[in-house]
Amino acid sequence: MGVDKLTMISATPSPFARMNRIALHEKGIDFELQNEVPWDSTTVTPQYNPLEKLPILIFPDAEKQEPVYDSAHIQEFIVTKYADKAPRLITGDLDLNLKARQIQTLAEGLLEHSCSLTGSHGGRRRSSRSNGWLARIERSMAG
Ligand SMILES: N[C@@H](CCC(=O)N[C@@H](CS)C(=O)NCC(=O)O)C(=O)O
Repeated sequence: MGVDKLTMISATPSPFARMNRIALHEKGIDFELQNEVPWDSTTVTPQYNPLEKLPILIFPDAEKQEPVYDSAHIQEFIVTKYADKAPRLITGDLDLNLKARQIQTLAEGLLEHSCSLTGSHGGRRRSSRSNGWLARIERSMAG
């Protein structure tokens, strides 16, 4: 783990972490990427996030500053905490910002649904899915 820079616990294909990685790059914030498989027995993920999911942002002074988790909250953290670093990554208008957050929430929900469908975030395996569950996800994604 980086001694003097941020660490992002991620998985190579994680669509959730991508938004946060792009934000850090855009703002020129140096960070170390630590790839993990969150359902492997050796993962450190539970040490930092009680939900046992990634991405997780860890600080160099980890004893003083608690890790930040959930991609939406990490994004909020980057945008707010590093507001003085260009680019702003958010508009200056309250209503537009709220609209952008709504679109972000929808996009994240769609990601969650597609991960559940493929079982790619440790979600339900094909055998344990009911038709009702599948129909609900499909309806929601089509809507
Ligand atoms: N709401 C979370 C979802 C993150 C998520 O599902 N990440 C996957 C990896 S891409 C994960 O850690 N899955 C582990 C699990 O579901 O047990 C976020 O946006 O950060």
